[in-house]
Amino acid sequence: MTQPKLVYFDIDGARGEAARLAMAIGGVPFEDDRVKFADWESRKPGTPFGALPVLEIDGQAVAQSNGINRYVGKLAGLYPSDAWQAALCDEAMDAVEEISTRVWSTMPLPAAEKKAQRESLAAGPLSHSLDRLQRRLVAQGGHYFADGRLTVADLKVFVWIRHLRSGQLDHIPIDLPERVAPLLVEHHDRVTEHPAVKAHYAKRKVAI
Ligand SMILES: N[C@@H](CCC(=O)N[C@@H](CS)C(=O)NCC(=O)O)C(=O)O
Repeated sequence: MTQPKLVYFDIDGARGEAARLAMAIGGVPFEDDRVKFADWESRKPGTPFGALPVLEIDGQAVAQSNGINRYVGKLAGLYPSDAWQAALCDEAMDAVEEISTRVWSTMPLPAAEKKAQRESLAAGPLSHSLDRLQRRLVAQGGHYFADGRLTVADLKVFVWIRHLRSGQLDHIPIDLPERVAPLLVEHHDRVTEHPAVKAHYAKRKVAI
């Protein structure tokens, strides 16, 4: 097998970040192909679904972030081998994908409509999703989402909570996770403290 290449935008977050983190934590050498937004139009037609992330190995490409997370999670030792634990891991990743897609779909909206939709999401579906994710974490013992240890599910949730608290999403209160799901913030801080996560962001010169 050739070294995997992860193709994603040149940002340290969003849909490609959990896979990057998983490979960094698991010591899986990979090419980190960071696409500049200016280059995207020319590269888009060459991707399986006209979107990123894409993982390339041995001249083949695969898309869809959670599928990529599962694959690299297996390479990195961060995906459960037990089928039930794997389902719990997938559940958390899909829950994040579902709500983040709703939030990100507001990006191209005109200002007033974006404000209205984001406020409505924050008060309703986003709060609900955070609350339910927190309950699922608690149901697994409160520390990790599956397998009693760090998996790609924890990385996906970590990236999402970091984004929500970053202030990059206008009209989504940055203290929403603290207010609605404080245990997800504790979980975020737990992942932040992982030595390989710290080392990754120190190398990237990105504050976490
Ligand atoms: N369901 C896909 C969604 C992929 C997606 O929408 N990616 C965004 C970036 S996070 C993208 O490529 N946007 C640029 C475009 O659609 O042209 C996944 O989970 O990977």
